[in-house]
Amino acid sequence: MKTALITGATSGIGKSTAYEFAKLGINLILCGRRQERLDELQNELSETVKVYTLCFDVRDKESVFKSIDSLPHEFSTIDILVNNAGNAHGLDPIQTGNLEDWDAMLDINVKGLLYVSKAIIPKMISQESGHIINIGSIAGKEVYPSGNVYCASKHAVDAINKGMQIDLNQYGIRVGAIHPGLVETEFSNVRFKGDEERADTVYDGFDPLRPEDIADIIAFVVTRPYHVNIADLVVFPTAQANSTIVNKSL
Ligand code: NDP
Ligand code: 8X3
Repeated sequence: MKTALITGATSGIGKSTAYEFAKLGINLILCGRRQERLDELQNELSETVKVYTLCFDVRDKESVFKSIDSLPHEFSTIDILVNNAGNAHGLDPIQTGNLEDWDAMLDINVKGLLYVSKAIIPKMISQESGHIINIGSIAGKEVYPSGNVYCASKHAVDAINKGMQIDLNQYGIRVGAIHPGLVETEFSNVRFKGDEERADTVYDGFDPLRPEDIADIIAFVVTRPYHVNIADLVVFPTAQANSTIVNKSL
């Protein structure tokens, strides 16, 4: 039976992935900063698989390493790492961008992903197996107006994904990225700092992806035979052509 560690499991794509993995009988290490949500998930999913929760902020490197080092023996072999925790903070032109937003995006989406990976990759190397799935974004493939630093953070994830593929190739560790377009989650609530009306307008007039759609793809990726590695995948809702073209007449 495999074990997966999912960051950002308290909401959206990460939470849906926890449900999909439970259906596959994959034991879960669920991470996030909201303990009560982790507890709810643990209560529910423990009926199906073994679940352990870790409450830490990916920005806090000491806490990342301490938490992962504290895993009990039965959760210490991590077969699958889903690097999902992340968000956009703000949507402002570069000239008026907020420094705290920039720090948050680079610290969480880039450095946080690196810290968690660094805490787990040596274990995967010594156990001679592992599968890492990095959640990028279409913002890691294109740059859109006022996307500047969020796009930079996701371009970094794209580069880190490729770097991991090269460096971990010799160990037989599978590495791949999934780059979604517009998925309706708490993402826009976070980006617009709780302005729900503004957040809702992002998904008005078309049928966006649901977090379950991405979780379903992640489940597909982890159930391929060992010789198959899905290395890089862009996923849009049908209404979306790129970061800026969304057909609202479908
Ligand atoms: P949500 O806001 O619904 O979920 C984000 C998750 O990240 C939450 O579980 C949150 O948990 C966790 N998280 C955020 N900051 C931190 C932190 N500092 N430390 C630990 N955990 C943190 O958004 P999504 O599900 O949409 O986002 C998941 C990933 O998908 C992100 O990387 C995002 O960039 C990417 N993505 C999203 C798209 C979309 O349109 N929604 C499209 C393309 C990519 P908690 O607050 O409990 O810590
Ligand atoms: C989230 C999708 O288009 O808001 O990464 O950047 S987008």
